[in-house]
Amino acid sequence: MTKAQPATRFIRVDAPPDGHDGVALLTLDRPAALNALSFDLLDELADVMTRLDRDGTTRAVVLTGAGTRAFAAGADITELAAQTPERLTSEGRFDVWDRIWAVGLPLIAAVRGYALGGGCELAMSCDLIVAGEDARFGQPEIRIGVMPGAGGTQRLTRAVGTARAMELILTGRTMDAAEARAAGLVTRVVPADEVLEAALALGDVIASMPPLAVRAAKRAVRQAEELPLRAGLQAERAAFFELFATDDQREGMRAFMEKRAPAWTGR
Ligand code: CO8
Repeated sequence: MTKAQPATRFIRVDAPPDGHDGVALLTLDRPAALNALSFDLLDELADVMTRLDRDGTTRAVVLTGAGTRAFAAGADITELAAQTPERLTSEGRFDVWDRIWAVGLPLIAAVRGYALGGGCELAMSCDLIVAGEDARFGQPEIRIGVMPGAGGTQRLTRAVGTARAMELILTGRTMDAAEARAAGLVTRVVPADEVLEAALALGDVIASMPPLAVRAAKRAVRQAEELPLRAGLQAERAAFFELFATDDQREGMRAFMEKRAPAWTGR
């Protein structure tokens, strides 16, 4: 029997769409506000992602925005407008970004329209970004008197390089999908109405891989941006060695030698 899941207000949770076993589809669902990221929405998103991360059956997550105009046009400015440094510090509501970053499942952002400010930061908190030709990425916070606060100065810089990140962040200019692809932020650009299907197809491919190796590889690739080279190489080698304690390593190599498709167990 399927366990009842807590109701969500701002995140639509669709269990694997037909033909996409193991791929969960999450939708930021505030289209009237261009899916602006309120604190409650982000908390819900982190809760759902954490639940999927632990359920043992989900293999990949596709995250998209409701409607055709935006993935997310940023943090909810009406909510941010009332903040003070003391409140931001004491209420700890930015901790939610660490919870999203800690998710071990592969996360794929399917971006149509605006991915701005916190919306761009959320897409960059995913592991892969598939963009529609109508996508626009940017960190326009400077235009409303602040700066990126959920990873934009760090992740955008790592993704597109200092020169372009500096320009985008200091001017608030946005990039179209082609520029974001050329700059290395985006994995694939497809016609706007094909974004979701392309992201789900990418999810299918990843979901068909051995799950422990997928998680270990995701962790290791992220460490490339967090660790000095020598430490990253050591961490990679340790993770590689650990996979030799898994059934899936034995199965994968045996299947290769027996010239058949592997049957993963996730153990
Ligand atoms: N917050 C709240 N409401 C928003 C936001 C937003 N970020 N973006 C759009 N909306 C609302 C509009 O107010 C409008 O509502 P209404 O219909 O009730 O007036 C509706 O969405 C549609 O928007 P527009 O009418 O403005 O649509 P346009 O097509 O004219 O313009 C734009 C689209 C260019 C995307 C425009 O809406 C815009 O500039 N939005 C703000 C973009 C922005 O500055 N984003 C950065 C926000 S700050 C931030 O993200 C900081 C991140 C820090 C960490 C995150 C912590 C949670």
